[in-house]
Amino acid sequence: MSSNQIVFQRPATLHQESGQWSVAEVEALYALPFMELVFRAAEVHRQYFDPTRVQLSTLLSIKTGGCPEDCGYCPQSVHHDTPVANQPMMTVDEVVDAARAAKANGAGRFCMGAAWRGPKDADLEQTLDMVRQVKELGLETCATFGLLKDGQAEKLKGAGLDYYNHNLDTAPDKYADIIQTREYEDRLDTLGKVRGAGLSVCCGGIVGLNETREDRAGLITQLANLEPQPESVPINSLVKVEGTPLEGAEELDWTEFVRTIAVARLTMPASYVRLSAGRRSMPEAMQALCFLAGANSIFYGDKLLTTGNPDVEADRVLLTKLDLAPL
Ligand code: SAM
Ligand code: DTB
Ligand code: SF4
Repeated sequence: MSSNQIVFQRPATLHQESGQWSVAEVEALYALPFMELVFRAAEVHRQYFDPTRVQLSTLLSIKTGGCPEDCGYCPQSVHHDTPVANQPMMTVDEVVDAARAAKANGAGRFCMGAAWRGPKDADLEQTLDMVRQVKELGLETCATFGLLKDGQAEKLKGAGLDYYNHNLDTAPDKYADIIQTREYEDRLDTLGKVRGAGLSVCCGGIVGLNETREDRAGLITQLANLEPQPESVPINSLVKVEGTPLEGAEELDWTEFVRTIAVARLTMPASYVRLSAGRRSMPEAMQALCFLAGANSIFYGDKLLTTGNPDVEADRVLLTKLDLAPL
């Protein structure tokens, strides 16, 4: 039986969100003819969402640099000699001002990131005020602070946090090539704590880490088999930063990125799939194809955490050209 025939039998179960995916099934989706894959993903997108709407999240790095973790892609790790310096945590007022500006620009969600392995209890206390005040502005709140200890997710939830971002980043088998200071299980453990506290989950990964297609399928399989599936799935394209071990990673063909978006849409039909880092290097037509293939969320704002993102004005123009409206 050819891989395509396997996939053509799949639609009956495609919409069963609790169905477990195998890596082989996900690889079979990747192997569909490109146009067929995009078409099917666009079809499923329409069954679950209004395809003319895009969710907008603005990022802010509330604590930049000096991170003890050694993630091979990240400019904020102390293990890599990059242009990013260790900076103190921002004040609550600075964060709230940035959130106000994001809201004025039309963002619906404000995501606060910190270059920590995980928050110390004293640091977490300071972030709770940020969460409370950002929430009071009428924005959805998201935090990405790394690994959580028992009780920390509940504190964030109590302060008004809506989403916690914690990415699996790559396939389990590839993880040790990219990160040595923690294990896949550690990430899964925090995702369990986040769910247990009643927070919504934002969990995705990065492509372009010199991984194979099987690794990409391995990542999507892990994400799709989370129960329940993550509400938000950021798909990042590696931003190559000088001084990181992955600075010279091989360029991934753009069609493979679009395929990854489409496969995420097909396997996680009810999730917001975010076209995330790397958009500054993506032509508009490629981004349009990602939206067609089921992406319905972006990071919106001139900066990601430490690297650039398309300007707000450029994104406004793009969304207008594509007749896409913010949620
Ligand atoms: N320290 C926390 C953690 O690792 O969970 C939160 C911040 S960390 C920067 C959040 C995510 O940013 C990572 O999981 C990774 O997916 C993404 N990221 C970091 N550096 C990146 C890069 N150079 N290109 C694309 N995505 C990147
Ligand atoms: C996610 O998946 N991507 C964002 C957010 N979650 C925290 C971060 C992208 C970081 C890109 C590199 C940088 O700007 O430092
Ligand atoms: Fe630290 Fe997060 Fe960067 Fe890893 S991705 S080095 S944990 S800030």
